[in-house]
Amino acid sequence: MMRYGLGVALLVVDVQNDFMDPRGTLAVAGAPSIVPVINREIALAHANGSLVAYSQDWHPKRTPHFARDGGPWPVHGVRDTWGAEFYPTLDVPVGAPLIRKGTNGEDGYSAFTMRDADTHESVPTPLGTLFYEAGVETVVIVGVATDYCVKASALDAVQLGYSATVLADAVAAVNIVAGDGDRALEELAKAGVLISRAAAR
Ligand code: VGL
Ligand code: ZN
Repeated sequence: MMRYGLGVALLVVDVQNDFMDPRGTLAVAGAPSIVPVINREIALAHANGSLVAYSQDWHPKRTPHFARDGGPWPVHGVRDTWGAEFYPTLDVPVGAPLIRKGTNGEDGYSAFTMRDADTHESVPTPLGTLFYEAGVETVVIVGVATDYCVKASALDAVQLGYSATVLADAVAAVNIVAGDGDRALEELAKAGVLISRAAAR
């Protein structure tokens, strides 16, 4: 069974040093081990004509997303810093479409939309236009974090009318409360997201 092809895109969510590297400010336990699995999906997607898009948390230095400015999170994913760079072993071809989110101090959980922390106004990222122009109807989602950006992106995908699949062995969760990642996958399944597994090796 080949899941990729024309009309199917692979979305690689936030595989950045601050989430992936143990020295990162929001390091996700077990995240490095999903990178080879993600790289294999990227290769399969390319080999079968699928678009592969990458999202990056790309926060300004000060944003209501960070605890020091009233938000929930330690400083992470600050644009043009080591923490915001892609994890070095992730395969990112030159010219690959990058979706940078949270860029103006919005909550950038979803790769499709950014929500202003004060006004709650939601603005689209360029991802919807990119997918529209490429004829994408189905989105396969991998990356971090299962309980935040993967979840928000997958919920937006179904809401926007895409078929969406999350590969459960190619995601990793923050798990502020134990089980958050598993609960996120259950919530996604209820919302109509297909929960599947990466290709066998
Ligand atoms: C994320 C928390 C804060 C994520 C981003 O990539 O899932 N989580 N910002
Ligand atoms: Zn963030």
